[in-house]
Amino acid sequence: MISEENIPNNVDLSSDKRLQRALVEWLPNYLDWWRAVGPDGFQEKEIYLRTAISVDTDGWAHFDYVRMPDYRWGIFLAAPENDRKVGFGDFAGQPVWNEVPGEFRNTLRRIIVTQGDTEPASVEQQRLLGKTAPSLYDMRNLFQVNVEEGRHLWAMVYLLHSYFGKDGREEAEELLARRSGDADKPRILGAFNQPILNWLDFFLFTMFTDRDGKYQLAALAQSGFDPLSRTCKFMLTEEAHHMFVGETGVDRMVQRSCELQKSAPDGDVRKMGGIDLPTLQKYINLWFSLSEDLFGGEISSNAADFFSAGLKGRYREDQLPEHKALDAAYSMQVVESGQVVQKEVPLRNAMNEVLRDNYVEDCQRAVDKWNRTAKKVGVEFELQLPSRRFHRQQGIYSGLHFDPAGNLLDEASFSRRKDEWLPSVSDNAYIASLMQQVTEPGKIANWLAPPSKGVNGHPFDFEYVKL
Ligand code: BYC
Ligand code: FE
Ligand code: FE
Repeated sequence: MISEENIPNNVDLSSDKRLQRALVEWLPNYLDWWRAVGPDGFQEKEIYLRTAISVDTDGWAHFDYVRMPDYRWGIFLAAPENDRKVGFGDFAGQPVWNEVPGEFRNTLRRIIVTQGDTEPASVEQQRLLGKTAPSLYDMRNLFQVNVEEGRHLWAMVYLLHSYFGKDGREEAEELLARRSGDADKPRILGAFNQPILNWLDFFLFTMFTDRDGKYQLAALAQSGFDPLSRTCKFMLTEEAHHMFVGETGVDRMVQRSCELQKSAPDGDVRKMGGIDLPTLQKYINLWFSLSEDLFGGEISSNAADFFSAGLKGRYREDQLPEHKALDAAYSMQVVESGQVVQKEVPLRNAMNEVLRDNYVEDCQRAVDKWNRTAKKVGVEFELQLPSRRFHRQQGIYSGLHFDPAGNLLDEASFSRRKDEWLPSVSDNAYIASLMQQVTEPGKIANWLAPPSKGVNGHPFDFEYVKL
């Protein structure tokens, strides 16, 4: 089972006996996990999937039909940089670590486990969606994302197995034991215990939550622990497609909603069997706020420690003018005595907020694009990102209540108006009523526009899944 042929890799697996032994134990458990809580109902179907086979910029992926349990999950690290130095924090300028530095062992393991935990969680969250896929193209994209999140789990398990000995192997087993949404053994981070009930959730999850993945991976790609840096760099190659699925998925919903609105005699999109933009806005509010929580608290000593130790940098740290972040402050809005006021925080303690800034800017770019799509079809409606204070469960705004514009509210007012801002029970029921599987190549559900092109040069009506 453990062979170069079954497990594509560039870590010299065939001569690494220790890694082989660890994988021999872990792999059957992984496959059991995949069959038990991976995509439900499609394990024996042939799906047109890409598989990572090298780290070359051109030709890193191979496309073919494959049954998901036979997918060749591999282990790839971006090529090492000669003489790479720690790029930031207290050890800036020293050679990078190729073994785990003893004093940061627990912190580093924690970061890797937290990253690793999100990957299988997302597969669990999405396991039922194949049954309501709006087209074969979308169904294939769902499964592509799922198998690659599986590979991202492998990437973190590789680090645990190779660099953390016995406790690393135990953590790798625990990654298969926790379950999204489980009361006793939940996944670690909030958004990964939220149900993904429908394709609207899925598109917004891949738009907003996978995009947190991009920024976290980019920050870890700066790490002074070189194996982590190189692993995350390669994961980012695959991540681009996940965010593409989300961003274009939302764009295609906007396109279709606007078309339906134009053709409805009274402009009522729901009567036409579509998703109206005010409802879409509520799902944006939900998944954007849940995903913002994934950056952690605005003021965080953990984040300061990660930065000082050289374990987790800023977005594109290597392109910043300065890498110590000492004697600098970050100004943010905090709530004091019932008022939102501006406050200065030492920059190292604000690293989560600094990364969130990059993230929010990227999200805003996508929202602007969706609004241009609506405008092109001739509909006047501006989708918006809610204030960062809205609906937060982590950090300085958690436990308080704000409207989407960021105004402080009392709890009663928030409860009274919540259904205006977040998907209500009846919104979810309406969206559920639209979720019907479409399996004929080239056909698509009424609520979604087709993509502008297919996968890997194939047309939209290609048979992406052989049912
Ligand atoms: N939910 O100092 P604080 C992806 C905890 S997504 C629950 O404010 P810190 C993917 C925190 O652990 C990318 N708990 O935050 C996407 C801490 O607990 P302890 C995943 C939370 O530590 C889609 C306490 O609150 N990668 O790849 O600076 C599909 C105070 O923490 C949450 C990573 O996250 C939360 N949202 O930052 C598939 C990178 N937020 O220590 C995959 C690795 C905070 O008091 N992780 N807490 O018990 C990290 O860098 C950091 O752990 C975090 C949190 C940024 C997540
Ligand atoms: Fe991932
Ligand atoms: Fe992803």
